[in-house]
Amino acid sequence: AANGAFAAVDLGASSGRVILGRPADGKLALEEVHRFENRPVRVHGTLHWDILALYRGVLDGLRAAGISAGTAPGDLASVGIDSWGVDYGLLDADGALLGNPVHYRDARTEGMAAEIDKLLPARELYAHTGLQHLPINTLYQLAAARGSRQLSAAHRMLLTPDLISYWLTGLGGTETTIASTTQLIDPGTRDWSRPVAEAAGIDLSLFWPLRSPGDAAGTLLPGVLAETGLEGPVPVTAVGAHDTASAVAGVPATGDRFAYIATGTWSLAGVELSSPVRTEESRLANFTNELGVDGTVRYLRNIMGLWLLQECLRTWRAEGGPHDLEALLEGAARMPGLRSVIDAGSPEFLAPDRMPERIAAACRRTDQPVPRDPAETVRCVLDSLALAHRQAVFDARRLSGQEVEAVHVVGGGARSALLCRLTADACGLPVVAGPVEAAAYGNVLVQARTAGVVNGPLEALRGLVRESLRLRQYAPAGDQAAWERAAARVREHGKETPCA
Ligand code: LFR
Repeated sequence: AANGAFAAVDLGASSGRVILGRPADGKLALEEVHRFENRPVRVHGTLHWDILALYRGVLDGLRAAGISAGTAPGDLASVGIDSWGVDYGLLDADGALLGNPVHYRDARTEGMAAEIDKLLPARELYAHTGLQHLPINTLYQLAAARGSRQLSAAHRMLLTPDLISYWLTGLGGTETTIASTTQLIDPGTRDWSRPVAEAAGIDLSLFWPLRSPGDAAGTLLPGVLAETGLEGPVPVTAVGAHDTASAVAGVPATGDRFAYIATGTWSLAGVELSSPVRTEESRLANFTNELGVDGTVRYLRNIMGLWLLQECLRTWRAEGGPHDLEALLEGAARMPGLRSVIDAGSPEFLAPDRMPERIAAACRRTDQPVPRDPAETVRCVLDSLALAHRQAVFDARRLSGQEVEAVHVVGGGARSALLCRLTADACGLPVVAGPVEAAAYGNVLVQARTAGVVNGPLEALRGLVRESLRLRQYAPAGDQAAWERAAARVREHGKETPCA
């Protein structure tokens, strides 16, 4: 069946899913066939990803995909894998995994930026890589792992989606969009930055050669076919292996005058460009130049995103407090806005645990009313996210010169009418919300184009997304001056924020 279904494996920080996409009649129908939790595990103080549980979820998902698509040869036309960025697994010379991948929220990267700065000043690092300073970046993780026996014993290094791909196919490769999250890629040449690797003492031969979205990445191994009940050959296609790259490819925009906010555990807010912006101003504004599909650059800022809410809920649940996010959001929607705002871009919120307390402390420190209950905390978080979205969209526009007429909110946050409405109000721009599964759209469309089932440039692929679902629109309302004042409050206190 030449027009078979395509499986998108999309691994997020809080859950993984396998989604089947069937392109037909200028549309793309998606079906979620499997979803599984992603629960990090702390062992002897180090926070890890449970990578084999995730791989188990992928295998279960591929089996479910086969049941839905058909298990005959060609029914499942191809598989594409995307995941969160920056993390990796190490292989020994026999191809076995060395240790369990470490979670980017683990504290091991503390102080590593200062270490790297001694080897290569931040200014130069930015001139080479265009990546914002985030403690989670692979570069800092490798600095933390430096001198460890594990790293010394490593023969290969695979970023998360490439590791899954390696287990499925037996073949290694390094997809460029995920590689661009390492802080070892030059977004101008779209190749490794040798000066950075040399200065930081990183051996680039640990990586398999780069490949681009759309490239062939092998076929499922016989053992994988046996375990998933699929009939071979089933090709694996490289997609935008960074989930945010796939999500941005799946933004249903027309033309190029748009900003996007990919919302999930993080909010990634910015614009799409054809070449990187690596000015000093851009560095100080903490903007990143990650690589997108079809030669694009994702010029964006990382904002803490729904993580703030997820962590609050985890704490409240553990204490026997409120469980129901929907109810909390309803309560928050009825409250007066902008009472207290925190800096949702600040790394002080990066680590897990005790989030309500940390939010309260931030409000207290900045002389704002401390949220008195969960609903007030939720309101504070949503106002703060909307405010951070506004700052990122405005800064992206100013620093890149890219015009912006609408803001596309995709990913999990597109479900929240309150977040979308506040974002529209804060930006003073129309918000177009959806799809929630933008990464799966982007993932499937790149595969389908490689298979020759859909055609055209990114803009045509986006047209297909637009045709495939009903998008919600939010017109901006309210008082821009109030958001400006709130922004000034956060800016004023920014200087006092710990580790900002
Ligand atoms: C979103 C995301 C972000 C990246 C963060 C950590 O899922 O991939 O783009 O900065 O996770 O990897």
